[in-house]
Amino acid sequence: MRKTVYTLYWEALSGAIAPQTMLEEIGVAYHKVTVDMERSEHRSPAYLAINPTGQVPALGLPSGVVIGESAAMVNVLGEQHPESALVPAVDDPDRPVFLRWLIFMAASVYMTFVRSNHPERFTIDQSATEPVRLAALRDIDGYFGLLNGAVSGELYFLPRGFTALDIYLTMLTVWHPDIKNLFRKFPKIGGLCRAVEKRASYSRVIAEHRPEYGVRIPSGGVSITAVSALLAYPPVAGQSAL
Ligand SMILES: N[C@@H](CCC(=O)N[C@@H](CS)C(=O)NCC(=O)O)C(=O)O
Repeated sequence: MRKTVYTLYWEALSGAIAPQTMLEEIGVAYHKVTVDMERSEHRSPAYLAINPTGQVPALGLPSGVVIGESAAMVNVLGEQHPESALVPAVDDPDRPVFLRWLIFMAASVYMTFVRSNHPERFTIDQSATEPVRLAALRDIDGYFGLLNGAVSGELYFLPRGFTALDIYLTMLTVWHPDIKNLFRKFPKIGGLCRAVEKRASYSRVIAEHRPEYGVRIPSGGVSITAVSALLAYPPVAGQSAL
């Protein structure tokens, strides 16, 4: 078994999809800790000590430092494993464009999915959350339009080939409420996602996030601990993965 060096704080269908796919692409071993948001584990003092934002994912690095923010995780993993060629190096001419779109995906698109799932957080009028949700869905499609325009059209996001941008963008599409229509409207994104879905790394990860796909993750290198087994806190019903 590969030596475990990273710890991924994880929940199915969360933003852990991108850093987990990076870990699988790189081929480094990692330990998974499940954070059950349905049971409010992300609000427990123990998890807040790990990630003070109370958000999933978080990534424990070999140095012992734990970071939040999926885009930071993706970037750090690529930088720590340059042989993977998933993140352009500091002196690479593609780096500015890479960072620009990675940060856009995380800061604008991901956070607008959060707005669509938690519209009550984005208004003080709790009787009118539906317009907030619908506006978020409208904005998401606008953002995907911008991304579709930016995709190189040569299969992957950047003309150089497969990078972490393709992984992150594919994760975002998983959360879209009408993925078929999304791919119809934005065919360059559809083509890119189909290429990513063919990769062994992503198929392993998505099968774990969506067990209904019926594919099992091989056990090599991955170990799973349930945070609930380690911590005690009151469950709160109705939390969604985003
Ligand atoms: N900016 C953060 C966002 C993470 C985030 O919002 N994660 C969701 C799950 S996909 C979460 O923890 N939601 C729980 C909450 O906001 O209470 C990132 O990119 O990692």
